[in-house]
Amino acid sequence: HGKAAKAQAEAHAFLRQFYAETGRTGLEARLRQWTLDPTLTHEELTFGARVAWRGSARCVGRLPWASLRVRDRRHVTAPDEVFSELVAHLREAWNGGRIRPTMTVFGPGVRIVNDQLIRYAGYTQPDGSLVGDPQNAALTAYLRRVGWAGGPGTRFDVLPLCVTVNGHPHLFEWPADAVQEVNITHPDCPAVGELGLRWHALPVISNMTLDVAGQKFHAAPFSGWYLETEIAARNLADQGRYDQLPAVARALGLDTTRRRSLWMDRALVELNVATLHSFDAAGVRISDHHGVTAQFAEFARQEAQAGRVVRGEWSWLIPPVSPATTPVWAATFDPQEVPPRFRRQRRAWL
Ligand code: NRG
Repeated sequence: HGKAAKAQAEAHAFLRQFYAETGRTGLEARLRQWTLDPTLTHEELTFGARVAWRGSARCVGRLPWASLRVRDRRHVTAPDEVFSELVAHLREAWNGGRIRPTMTVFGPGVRIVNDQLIRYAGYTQPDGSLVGDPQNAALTAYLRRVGWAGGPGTRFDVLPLCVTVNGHPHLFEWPADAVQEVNITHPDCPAVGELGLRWHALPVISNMTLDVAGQKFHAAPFSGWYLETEIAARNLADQGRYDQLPAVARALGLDTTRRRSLWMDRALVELNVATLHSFDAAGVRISDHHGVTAQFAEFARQEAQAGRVVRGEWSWLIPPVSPATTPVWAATFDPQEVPPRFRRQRRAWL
């Protein structure tokens, strides 16, 4: 019963926090009722998810934490219904480009195999080379094993989604209009646009468990909007990902034979410029690293004012482009996360 006592203590701590922060009365009655029926209300679940975001040590985009929309679908556990709710999640979060932070919480037994709802295939070729996103090679191979015939074979084939219910896999292809993408062009160098780079508009994290009141929601995908460096300084730039800096440098006409021309750094900055330009031109919400770090400084100020400890992992909060020009550079934070919180899951497959 050590486990039950721990669960009870966590539930009570959460309910106390909810009643205290929201200024509600009736805590004692709620605690008694919880003993009979330990089910979170919509309001409690929503609050828990928002506070989990607020305390996510690795997220620099937390200022709008209180605006998270929570789609409470705890009654949904059938694979087809899970998928249609995920399609609805994509549409509601997309909101015509004015992206809204959104989470959908599913019932017990549901797991989403893909680590994000939208991912590009990484196809390992017979000669060992790779087409697409190398990060998703193992996921792509798994989806093939459970029955996916494979896509057209471009560098940007959107993978199908695999949902497991009580361990049984179910595959789904996204309807074309559910997945929004942006072609990357440069404001004054057309050759960058001719590289054919693109990225999807929504990052939807689907491999984290939401832990509220001692209860674990293993299928609780959430999405905000992108920060340009995620796409331009990592996904498209990392040597272990799309590795596009040499191609971008050539498109810009830089001297790639001399390290000290700083062609890599210049290509990196221009790819970030191109990504911001492209999302802006397409009317798709995206943050830039100067704006988001200024907002993070405001978030930290608000949290301190509310008497709360600001949780943060410095190495995740600084942007990978010009970090020392941002206010996060000189700041320090407590990296320890506390419940309610998100936790990274082990892979749902293998
Ligand atoms: N770097 C990852 C996404 C991680 C989460 N980023 C967000 N989350 N912006 C990538 O796909 O590049 N969010 O919920 O908005």
